[in-house]
Amino acid sequence: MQRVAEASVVVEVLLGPGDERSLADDVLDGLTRPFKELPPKHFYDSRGAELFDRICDLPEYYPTRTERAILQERAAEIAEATGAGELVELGSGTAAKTRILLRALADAGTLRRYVPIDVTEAMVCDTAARLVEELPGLGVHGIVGDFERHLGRVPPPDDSSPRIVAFLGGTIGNFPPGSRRRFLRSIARLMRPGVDRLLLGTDLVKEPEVLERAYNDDQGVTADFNRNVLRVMNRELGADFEVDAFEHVAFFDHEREWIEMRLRASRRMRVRVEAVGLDVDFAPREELRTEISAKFTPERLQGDLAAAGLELEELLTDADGLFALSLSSRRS
Ligand code: AVJ
Repeated sequence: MQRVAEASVVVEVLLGPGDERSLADDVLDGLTRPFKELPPKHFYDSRGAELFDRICDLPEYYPTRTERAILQERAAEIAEATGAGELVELGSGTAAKTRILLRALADAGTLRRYVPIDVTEAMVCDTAARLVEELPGLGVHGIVGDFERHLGRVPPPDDSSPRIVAFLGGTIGNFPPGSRRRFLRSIARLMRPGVDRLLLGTDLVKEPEVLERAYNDDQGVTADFNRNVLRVMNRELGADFEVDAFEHVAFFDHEREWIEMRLRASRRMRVRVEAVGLDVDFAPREELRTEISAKFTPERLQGDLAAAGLELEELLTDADGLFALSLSSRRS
């Protein structure tokens, strides 16, 4: 009865050739500013995704393993508290952590459908295929898309059972404060007041040394990940960045409570970006900001959620207070 298994998977592809436009636009915009900047989403080509996986296994990088441990400990409780029939996940990747939650929802007998959204088609398809085998009766509606642009394409709930919208890993920290609240508001639109829940992963404010070590690992994997955006521009836009001529910089900004990653030009350089007809000049030691990763206090989290019409209901943290998973609902 293979056909039954196949019928339970639908994958919608919303990205196509020409979506490198967004990189071209971001380069034109970000590399002509007085303080150069690029959004972090362009790190993640296949090499970048692999480097990020290696980051997650580094001894210095605690967020991934801590979030997984919290999920392992509290998944049954989350399943119980939400009674969710559906899990929508933004940036699902390999769903390694989500699987823990899916299992708990399946064990509780409520799970029907998983809706993963990710930019990598192979990731969505492989994950869908594996999960329907692992969890009999599960339907998967995958979306190959960019969660910043395609949230409006998430299918509506297909019955009255509660939905969990999961945004894990602390990626919400990549948004600057204003867009963060706007993005949370667009997530809230996927939720029915009083019924559905947001499950959000956030890294917490802690001693700067611990934070800075997580982004300056001894093996230099994070440095390589950071420089990967230069390789992406070289390949996708015919740029001629000399990758090794840029130094990895990562520090905690106390005032803004975020980690900032930058690439520092080791000397004066002129870089050609052929596809957009741009020449970019770097002064010696000039820096290009490649990522911010906001760290949260419970107050900051609650404030951001409230600004988006969401109410914090539960804050689940590890014993060392390194990372938090929160459950919130939409205010009516
Ligand atoms: C995937 C965005 C959560 O900000 O910690 C890891 C990415 N950057 N090391 C983070 C990242 C450098 C990561 N997020």
